[in-house]
Amino acid sequence: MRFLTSGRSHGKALVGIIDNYPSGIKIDISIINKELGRRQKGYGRGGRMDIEKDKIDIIAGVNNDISTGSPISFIIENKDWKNWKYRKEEPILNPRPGHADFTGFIKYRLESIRDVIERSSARETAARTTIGAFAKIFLSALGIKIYSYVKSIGNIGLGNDFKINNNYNLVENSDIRVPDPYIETKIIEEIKKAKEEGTTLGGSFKVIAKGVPPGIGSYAQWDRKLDSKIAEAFMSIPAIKAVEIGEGFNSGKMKGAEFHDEIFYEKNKGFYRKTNNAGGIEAGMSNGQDIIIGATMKPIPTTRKGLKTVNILSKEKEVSLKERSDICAVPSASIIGEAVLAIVIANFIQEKFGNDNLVEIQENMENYLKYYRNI
Ligand code: EPS
Repeated sequence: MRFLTSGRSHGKALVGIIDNYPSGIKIDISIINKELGRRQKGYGRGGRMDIEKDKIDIIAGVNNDISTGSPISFIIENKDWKNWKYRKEEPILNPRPGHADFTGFIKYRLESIRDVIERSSARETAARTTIGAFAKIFLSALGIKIYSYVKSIGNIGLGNDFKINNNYNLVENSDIRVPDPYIETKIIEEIKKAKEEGTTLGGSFKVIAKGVPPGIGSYAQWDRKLDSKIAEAFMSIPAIKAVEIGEGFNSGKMKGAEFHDEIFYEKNKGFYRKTNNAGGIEAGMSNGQDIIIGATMKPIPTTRKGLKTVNILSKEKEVSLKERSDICAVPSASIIGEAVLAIVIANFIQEKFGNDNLVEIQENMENYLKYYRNI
């Protein structure tokens, strides 16, 4: 499945098109809207979240709640549009360090940074979360589920030896998606302090895919590796500055015998590993273990205090643009991470088991798993 999105943060709506989505999948709109609601949540989110109640309006590709195999198109209305459609403003020329402002203005030879802000805004991720929701519905029909949790915000976080142990209910019950009430309280204090100081916070999160069969992706060609496409997808989320697979950055400090996940076999369990440092991916392929991705998000560039910048035309020293924004959007980024991981895995599932129809894909995958179980 391939997709495109379009839309301005304060324009009429966000638009998405999904091509090559399998037919025969029951599309429950409430599931998609629930994902959109999860993206909007999070202590530290800005005032925009009080205006929007993101909902999808499907234009084509789904008939009687079932996907048809034709391109799916949808819109997400921007409720804030009514406050912007008649708005007139002077050209904005004081770029925010860290956002698209400065370079976007130059690249597209614009009159005002406004046209950069409107598309580079993290608002676009509402469309990507919608596409990820379609991918999750498809994967769920194959027994594949995606989870996430926030690992740290600012300098406070879960220990490196933290294990989620499937306690995802703790994540969903947390205002900042941190599965530890004590750490959650400390982080919320940190976000309050950042708000008082007029600054912003980044952080890190984990995304986990469970139930992925071994052998999606390939070692045979550079651009068919599962982990390289996952890294690309995570880096496409606004403000993400680092992605790791499994033990990622820690792996450089570990010895071979410590890092690699040794292989075992028991008749009633089949092949298994006692560790998962590889994060479920070896040599560009899923190995049947949980796929575990870590990502780090930089602090949001729009700060209330503003940052040192220069007026692009007058060259005068100025303070950067101060617009309504979030203090911290790491919890939201973890939801977007779930969406982009689902899209990548859905693509590799289609590559291996077929593109066209859910039943056909289910049959092909079951046939493959039967072979794997009876090697
Ligand atoms: C966001 C919508 C935006 C921002 C924020 C996230 O809405 P507005 O600009 O009207 O406040 O709040 O965008 C950013 C943090 C950013 O840096 O672009 C959203 O819907 O997620």
